[in-house]
Amino acid sequence: MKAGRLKQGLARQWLVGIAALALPALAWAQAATPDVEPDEPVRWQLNMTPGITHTSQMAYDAHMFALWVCVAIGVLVFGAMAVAMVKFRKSKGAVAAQFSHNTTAEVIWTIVPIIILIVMVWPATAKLIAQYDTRDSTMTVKVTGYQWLWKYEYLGENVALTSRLDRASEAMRQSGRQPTLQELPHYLRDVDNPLVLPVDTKIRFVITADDVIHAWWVPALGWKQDAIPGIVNEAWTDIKKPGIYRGQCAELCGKDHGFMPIVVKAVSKAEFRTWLAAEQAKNAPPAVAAPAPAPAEAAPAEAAPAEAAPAEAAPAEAAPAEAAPAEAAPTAAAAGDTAEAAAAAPAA
Ligand SMILES: [Cu+2]
Repeated sequence: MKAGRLKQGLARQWLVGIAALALPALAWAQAATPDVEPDEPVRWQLNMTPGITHTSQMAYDAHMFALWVCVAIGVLVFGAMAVAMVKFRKSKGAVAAQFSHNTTAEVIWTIVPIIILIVMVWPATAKLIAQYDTRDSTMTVKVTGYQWLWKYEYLGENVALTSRLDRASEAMRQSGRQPTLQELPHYLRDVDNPLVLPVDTKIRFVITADDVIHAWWVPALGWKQDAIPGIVNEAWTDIKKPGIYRGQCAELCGKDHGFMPIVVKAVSKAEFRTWLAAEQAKNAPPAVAAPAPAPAEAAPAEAAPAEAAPAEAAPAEAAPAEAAPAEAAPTAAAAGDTAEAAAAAPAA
């Protein structure tokens, strides 16, 4: 009787154990919930996602390779331990060996790990080098971090935009209320102007900052890069799948560090060209504007008048004006337009 009850209890324990093991699998199955962006991390996720770029795929591959090496080592080591414990146990009359050194064993367990490390390092190094190779890129985006917004310039295209926390999130955080997922599904993760990028294009980024150190980070792209004042860092990406990819500043950059999200909107090449043309048209100079005599005074007004000049000359003239939007930025929160703020700034 007693043994039967014990068996029952044991069976129940096993069932509970198996159910617990199945939980992550269930969580995995429900990964594609509708309110989750594609290729975003999900609750109870067990593994990395391969991401949507070359870089993220390389990181995923390196990770999976290392994982399987670890699995093989784990099976071998723990298997050998299990065999030793069961087969050579004391109750079976096993007697421990008394030797303390074995040169052959020591040579083997030094050389084998070295070989394993070389096998892992070789592809990992090749991937790392590829991650920093920005050659053959077809377009360049300059990313500048400010307290607390991002500025994106499509170099040579005469298009620039600032990207800051969306108004809904801003209003919610100022209100002190508790946001709900239904009300604001992307609370603190949405911006007014996303960075629009084409898919299947090698895009080079030059990344810097204007005030303190920031870091530009979109997990789905597979990398993050520091944005440091006075230093230009490089990175590149090639997005394989259209979609919305969210990230944030990854460097403690001041009191509003948590409120400078990043949104990348990846679109088809044709869609991107249409968008770019529309942005260029927006920036086109009004027909009458020809501020020829006093360019030095007119320069601080940032992007707008620069269009009057040829595109090649623009960056040089625009460069000194960089400081203006930064100073004007906090006051521009209400206006929501850096160009307007910059136009007001020169008086100060
Ligand atoms: Cu920051």
